[in-house]
Amino acid sequence: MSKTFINISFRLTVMMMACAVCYATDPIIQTSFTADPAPLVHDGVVYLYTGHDDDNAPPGQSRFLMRDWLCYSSTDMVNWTDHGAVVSLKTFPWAVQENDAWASHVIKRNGKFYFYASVSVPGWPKNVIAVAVADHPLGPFKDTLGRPLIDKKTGYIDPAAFIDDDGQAYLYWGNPHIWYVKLNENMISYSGDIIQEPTKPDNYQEGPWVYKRDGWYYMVYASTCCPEGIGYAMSDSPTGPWVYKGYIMRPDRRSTGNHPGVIEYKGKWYVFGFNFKLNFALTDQHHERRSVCVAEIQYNPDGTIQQLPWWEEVDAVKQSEPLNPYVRVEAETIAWSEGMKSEPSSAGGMNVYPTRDGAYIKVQGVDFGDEGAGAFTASIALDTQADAMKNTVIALHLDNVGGPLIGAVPVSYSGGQWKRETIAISQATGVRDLYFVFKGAAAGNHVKFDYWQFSKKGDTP
Ligand code: FUB
Repeated sequence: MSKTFINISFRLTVMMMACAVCYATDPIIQTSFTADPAPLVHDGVVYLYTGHDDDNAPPGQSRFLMRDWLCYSSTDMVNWTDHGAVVSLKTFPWAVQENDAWASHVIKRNGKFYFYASVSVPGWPKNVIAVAVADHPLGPFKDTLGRPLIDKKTGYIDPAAFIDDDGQAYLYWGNPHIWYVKLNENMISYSGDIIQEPTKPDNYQEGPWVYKRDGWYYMVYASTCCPEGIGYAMSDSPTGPWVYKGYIMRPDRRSTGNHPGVIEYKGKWYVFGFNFKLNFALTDQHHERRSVCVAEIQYNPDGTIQQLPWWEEVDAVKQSEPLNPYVRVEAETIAWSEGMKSEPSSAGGMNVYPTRDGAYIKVQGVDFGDEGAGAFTASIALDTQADAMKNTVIALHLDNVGGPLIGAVPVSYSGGQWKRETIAISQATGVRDLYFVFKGAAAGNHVKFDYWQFSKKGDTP
C-alpha cells in the first residue's frame, strides 16, 4: 500500500471521526416545504422566516398552496430548530383565508418585531401588504392595523424593509416593478408618495432585499423569470439610482423561482434562496413545493459579490460552532433528516415524529468533549400498543446513519403521554455528527420525540 493512499485514508478517517469539516446540506429544511426565506439576526440567533408550501400543493407551475409562515432558528448555520407556524392567514382575518400567504420579511426596531407579508383580498388585483407586530421574534404577532398597510395595486407582493443609519425606514416590494415608500418610525404607517423605482436594475423580477455594507446599498432580488436566478444592484443611496452588477447565482432550469434573503452572521455573509430538490426527489412533476437553501457569499475589494454556482453545486456552509449536547436540545433541531415531520407539541413548542421505519435525524457537529457522554435522556411518547411497534427504538449512531451505535432508547407505550427515558452511553467523545434512527417505527404518527440531553461521564442524568 502506498504512503499517499495511507495518508489520504487516514485524513478521511480523521475527518469522519472528528468532524474536522462540518457542513450543512441544502436544502436546509426537510420536514416541510419552505420558500421565500427572510432571515433575521437577533441576540446572536438567526431566525429564518419562510413561506410554507403545503405538502398537498397541486401539480403545475404557479399553483401555490400557502396558508401560514414558518420560523426556524440556528446559532451555527447548520442545525436548525423548528418553531412551526409563527404567523398564519388567521392573523389577518380581513385577508383571503384559503391561500396566498406569500413572501414575508421581519425587521426589528425599538424592541419590537415587524412582520410584513403579501396576502390577498377579494377581487382583482388581489395582492396587498399586511403588517403584524410582536415583542419577540417568535411572536405572538398581532395585526394592529386591521387592514392592509399597502393597498391594492398590481404587483403588491414581496415586501422587504430596511432601516438606514439615519433611522429612516423604507419598505420595498413588487413584481415586475420595484416600488418603495418611506415608513414612519412606528413601522406600521408611511409618509409621502409610493414611488415606482425608475432605475429598476436589469433582470429584476421580484423579491427585493435591501441592506447596507461598507457605505454601499445593495439590492438583491429574484431575477430573470423564469427560471429565476439571484441578481443584485448597488447604489450610494437607499432610493437609487441602482446599478446592476450581475448575478449572485445564475438561473437554472431546476427551479422556477429563487426569492433571496441576505444576512451577516458571526462575521460571514450568507444568501438564502430555494430549490425544488425535495419535490423532484418525490416526483418528476412540478409542484410549488420549494425548499430553502443557504450559501456563504464573498465580496470583492470593490464591494461586488462573487458569483456562486447553483444550489445543488454550491459549497456547503461551514458550521460556525459545535453543538453542546449537555443542555436540553429540542428534537426538532436538525441538520438533515429523512422521513421525519414536525408538529406542535402538547408540551409546548414543537416535536418531531418518524413517518416510516428507518426515518432519521442528523444533528451535525456535536461536541461530546474529551471525557465523553455517560448517559442520554429523551422525552418521547407512543400512543399505540400495536404489535408492529413493540420493538421500536431510537438508535443513536455517530458519523453516519449506519455508523458506530452508542445506545438505543426503547420506545414503550405511554398512552401518548410524554415520558423521559434514560440510557447509558459509551464511546461518544470529540466532535461528531449524531444520528437518531427510528427503527421499528410503523407508518403513521405514533412515536413522538420532544427533546434530548446527554450527561457527561460521571454526572447524574
Ligand atoms: O411564494 C409565492 C411567491 O413566489 C413569492 O411571493 C414570490 O417571490 C415567489 O417566490
